[in-house]
Amino acid sequence: MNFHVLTLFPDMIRDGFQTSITGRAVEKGLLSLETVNIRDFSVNKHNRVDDYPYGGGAGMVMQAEPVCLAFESVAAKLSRKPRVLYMSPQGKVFDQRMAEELAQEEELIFLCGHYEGIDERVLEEIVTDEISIGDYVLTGGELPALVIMDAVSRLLNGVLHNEESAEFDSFHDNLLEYPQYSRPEEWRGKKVPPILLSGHPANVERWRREQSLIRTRERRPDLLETANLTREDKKFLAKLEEL
Ligand code: 9D3
Repeated sequence: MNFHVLTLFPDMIRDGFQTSITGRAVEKGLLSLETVNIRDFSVNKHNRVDDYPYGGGAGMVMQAEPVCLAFESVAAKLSRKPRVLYMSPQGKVFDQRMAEELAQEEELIFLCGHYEGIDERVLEEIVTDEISIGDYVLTGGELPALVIMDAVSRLLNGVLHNEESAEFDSFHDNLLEYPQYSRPEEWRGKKVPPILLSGHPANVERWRREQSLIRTRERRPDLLETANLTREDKKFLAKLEEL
């Protein structure tokens, strides 16, 4: 998978990506990252890439031409027309399904905005997907692009150590994860739940599933609507409702 990021803050993208697991995936040749500084395509003597909004109003708007030239500098090197993901508070809210779908692509171009946004005309020409990462206000699209690249990267073969860990993610059946414990057996007076020390794998598995169900019901009841529940799960949840 090759990521290309059009941005005014390429350092932020590189610094965020080249640390940790995604950085290791680049070294292993599983991933590549190209950042394109939109400012390098300024059509203005002072290297500006923004201007006042027509019709008035606060703030500045990123101009169409530098964004388009930055895009074309990437697209010219590619044989097929790639998806162009515009990071925007007005976009569709990102989720695990979208991560899985994007992980099928060979090339992805991210467009990160700043100021009050980007001239609509260039968006109409180049953007294929408009994506938000949630309902809160950030200063730009760089962190959202990093979030999406991270979520997509870990789905690619070989990026995670344990190939199974992505596949058996509990998010897969839309439940929250059960609590984890490690040594020591007693820490500051708090004991590990005895069932985990019992040596009965089937009992451990059932207890973990129940913990997942309890947590999801308490913290994210919305997930239960679409969760993949067995007959046993439903019986357990019904019993909880009686208490
Ligand atoms: C004046 C109205 N604001 C819209 C709510 C303007 C505005 C605020 C923040 C325009 C851009 C931004 C910067 N945010 C992003 O570029 C962004 C974002 C976000 O703020 N939240 C969640 N997902 C995303 S994706 C891109």
